[in-house]
Amino acid sequence: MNPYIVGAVFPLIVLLLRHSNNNRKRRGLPADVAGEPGYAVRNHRSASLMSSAWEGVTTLAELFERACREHQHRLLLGTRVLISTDIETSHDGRTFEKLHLGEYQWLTYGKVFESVCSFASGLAVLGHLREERAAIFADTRERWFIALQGCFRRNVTVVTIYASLGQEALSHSLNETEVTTVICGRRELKSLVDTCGQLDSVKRVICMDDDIPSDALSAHGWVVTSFADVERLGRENPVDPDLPLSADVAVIMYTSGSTGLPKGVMMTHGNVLATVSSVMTIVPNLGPKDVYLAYLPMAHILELVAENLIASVGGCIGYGTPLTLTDTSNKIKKGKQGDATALMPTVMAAVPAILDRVRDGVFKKVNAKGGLSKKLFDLAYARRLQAIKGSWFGAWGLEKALWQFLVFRKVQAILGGRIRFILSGGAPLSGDTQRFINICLGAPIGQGYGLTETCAGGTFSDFDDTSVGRVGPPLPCSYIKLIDWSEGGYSTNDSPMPRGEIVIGGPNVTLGYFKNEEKTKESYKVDERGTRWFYTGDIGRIHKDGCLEIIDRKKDIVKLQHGEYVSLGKVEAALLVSPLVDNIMLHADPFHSYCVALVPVSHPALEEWASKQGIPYSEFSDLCRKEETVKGVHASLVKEAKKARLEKFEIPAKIKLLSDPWTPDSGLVTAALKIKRDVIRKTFQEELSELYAS
Ligand SMILES: *[C@@H]1O[C@H](CO)[C@@H](O)[C@H](O)[C@H]1NC(C)=O
Ligand SMILES: *[C@@H]1O[C@H](CO)[C@@H](O)[C@H](O)[C@H]1NC(C)=O
Ligand SMILES: CC(=O)N[C@H]1CO[C@H](CO)[C@@H](O)[C@@H]1O
Repeated sequence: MNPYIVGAVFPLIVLLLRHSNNNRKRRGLPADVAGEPGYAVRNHRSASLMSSAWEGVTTLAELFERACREHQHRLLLGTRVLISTDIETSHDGRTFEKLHLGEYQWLTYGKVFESVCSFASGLAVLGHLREERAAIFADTRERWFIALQGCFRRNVTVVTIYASLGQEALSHSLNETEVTTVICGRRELKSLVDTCGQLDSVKRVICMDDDIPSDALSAHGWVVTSFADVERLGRENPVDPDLPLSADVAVIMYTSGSTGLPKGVMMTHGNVLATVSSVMTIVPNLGPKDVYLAYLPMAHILELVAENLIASVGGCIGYGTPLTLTDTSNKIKKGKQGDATALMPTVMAAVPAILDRVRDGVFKKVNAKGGLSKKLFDLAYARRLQAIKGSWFGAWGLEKALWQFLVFRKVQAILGGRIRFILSGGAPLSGDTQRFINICLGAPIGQGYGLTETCAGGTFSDFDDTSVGRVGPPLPCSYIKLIDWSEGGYSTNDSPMPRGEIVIGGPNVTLGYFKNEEKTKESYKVDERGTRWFYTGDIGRIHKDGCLEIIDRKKDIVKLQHGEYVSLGKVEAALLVSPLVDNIMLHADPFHSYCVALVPVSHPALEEWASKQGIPYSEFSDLCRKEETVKGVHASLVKEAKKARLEKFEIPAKIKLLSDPWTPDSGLVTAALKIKRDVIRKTFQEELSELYAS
């Protein structure tokens, strides 16, 4: 055949195939379920719900032991050695710690298994009874994983607590679960000592760092032992394991809810195993070649599932922290390697807020460079965008390779250059950021939707699905059902697709809230066939191909004085696009006819804006108070609102600019960087009433 014809026809065929593929591929299929009537779907891969991907494996303890036998000599856990710490002082007198970190040092599966068995025995030798609960309260690190697996081998339920939760939440969760052993780092031990007046049940503390602060040693009659000593005790006095069953509670996870005290979600071994199994069937070719960069809090279900997953397939896990991820991260000494460049991971997990930051960082760099290199980047980006959206040129592999070589290679080097898959969860990811990651990192994103209460089970997008804004079909372990919510105007009979409150069912759905029958009854139901369902309070719609899209949250829809409904989350997402803002909280109430907003501004962007406008100011906070600044930021928000076609009543009529960002440390956002409305409302009560008064 004439080569020219081949050249012209081949891409056309690919295009047609791809189109028919995308249009016809049913990723979720209608499911026959019991319980409250609604529209239900399941994963296309299997008609019955999956509970384990490994024959004969029913608990996380069995799964880990199996992997250690199979991959004995492969590397499992890696941690970087600390070479030096410098303290730098900035011109305004604040001090920063800068780290020089070395190469990763690795433990094999075999060695980790020995440590886990020793730790399990040591725990028993210390006197921890198996029906007592232990808490792990620390940042993500090697010993976190070892302690977790050690507890599993003794059928000890592990209570997890975010390291950034406040004192009140800490004492509440330790007290409620009557924890007797706390496993923590040196820094967390200090906050424990500060809270200790209220901790009646704690008898012993295991400190992951060897240099135990001396004031902790004598405090409050606790027995404080170093992690290394516990392992040594266990090595010298081995104790038989006491393995759990599938229905035994593996973890009680305290979630930093956006209201009130945290609630402990009880998850069984079977629950977590179902999610781990399901995610494994969806991420393509996960195996011993994979290297995972671990830096999200282990107390987040996404990270807990991810680490157990990687350790089940023979992959390796290298530990890092959010502040040392890249070469330019805050805590990395200039000129030294960040975690990603030292590890060169193939798989990472991320929450959307982190991916948004990566995107903004790259665009900022490109814009700062300007000139030809910006033109080249923009062109490359536009071409790849076109290609991914399925246009004709998408089939030209050569062009892709060219842009890859000229432009995207440098972006990919930021994360080590080998990323092939990113798991995203915790909140919906914006379409823009998803495209950015697809294009610049050349990697698919598996976007998951799930909650702690469903053990992160729910939905997960297929790696070959190039659409944006959706969270995929149900995981093989979950049913997704929409039920009518008439008050909010959502119905499963809506066209073009059914809409309603999302309810998740299956073996992944957890037992409920610890010692909180009332809240459990409110959100969990068991149907006549014995399937457990969790009522998420999220509003979604299901596309023709069986994929879910999250469109709203029940709690975040407020009725204004004249009866219009405002969806706070939807409006915030639209306004956040403004480059001048760092975050935003929209406030609406039934006593007023308009909304207002609190807006922590983007420090560098606003300074740049002010200098362009020629607005003089002494302090940054002073700039934020100026009327012309407020007007400027408001105008920018209105512009974004119009682009997103928001209604007039949805646009905040008045705003208050805040000069300080909202961070997890301040308690105003969760560790996953979701805003905590109630806390923010309380903290800024005065500002809010001023907005309505003026
Ligand atoms: C594991 O521990 C729980 C709680 O103490 C207990 O109810 C259960 O029977 C134990 N499982 C086994 C297999 O012993
Ligand atoms: C701890 O729990 C007990 C009951 O288990 C309760 O009576 C007590 O008030 C709690 N203390 C704190 C500080 O929460
Ligand atoms: C693995 C697991 O926990 N399976 C449970 C799923 O839910 C049903 C019904 O509630 C239980 O019977 C299973 O044991």
